[in-house]
Amino acid sequence: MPAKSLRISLLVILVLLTSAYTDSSGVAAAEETINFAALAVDGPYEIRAYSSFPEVTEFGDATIYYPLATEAAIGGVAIAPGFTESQRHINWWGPRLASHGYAVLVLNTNEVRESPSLRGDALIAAVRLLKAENSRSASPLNGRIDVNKMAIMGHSMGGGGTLIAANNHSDEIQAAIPFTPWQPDGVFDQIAVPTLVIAGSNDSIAAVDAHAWPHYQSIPSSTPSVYMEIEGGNHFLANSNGPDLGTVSRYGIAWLKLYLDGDERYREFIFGDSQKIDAAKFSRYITNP
Ligand code: 9J3
Repeated sequence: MPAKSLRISLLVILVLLTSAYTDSSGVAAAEETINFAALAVDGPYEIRAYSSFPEVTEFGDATIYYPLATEAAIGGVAIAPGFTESQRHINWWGPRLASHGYAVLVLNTNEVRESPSLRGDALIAAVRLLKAENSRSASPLNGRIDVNKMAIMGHSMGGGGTLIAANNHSDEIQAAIPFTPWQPDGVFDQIAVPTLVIAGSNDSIAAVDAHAWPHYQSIPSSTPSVYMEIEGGNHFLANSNGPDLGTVSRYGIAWLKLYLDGDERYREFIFGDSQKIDAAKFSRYITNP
């Protein structure tokens, strides 16, 4: 083949390859590497955020983080802060999860001292808002959300709210991740969605023996669940500026990949041998099944 035709052929192939990974926004969609360590840092997707959407009565200001371009519709995650906290205390999760392919709503509660129960109401309202963004024509997420892939998360009283909302609304969500949850006498025996409880053995505000551990034990055995207790971890281990967010991130994202997206390649990171590399970090790592 003459050099010129070869160059043209290569150019055509290059254009075809590039177009295969470009969506309607004209931005190349990235690809996730299936690798546990890759979940400790930001993922392949370029992200954006916005905070202007129809208001709801159940929470105050909020920010939605999302990946700019993805090949398929994406899951949604709503996240609530704890007592006296606001978005900034937990918003590291927003860009992190969005960069791995999720639409993430981080909210301010109406009142910083409101109960876990009201935080649960806020989370369910946020899930409904994310689903509605899929059909709001002016939304950057119009047509981009898979409304059957929704998760809720929260810190402390927001973690209590996560458990309460999962207990009462398992029909509206697919996964729950409370971190260092706080709810005295919390019994969550109606939770039917896979739940990852993230706890710290040195939590002096929501001591695990009175909070995260009995919460976990109350979840029905028919529901997939994991209790992950970080040795020496305190009440703020999964908040912005936590000491080992890479570890928290790996398990949180693997949970979403497995139970929101149904991507079985991530099961190994939660339930298989890969998980054993972290044995020294955990005072307890209990799985069901
Ligand atoms: O959300 C939380 O950090 C709960 C902290 C707490 O002990 O509240 C007591 C009223």
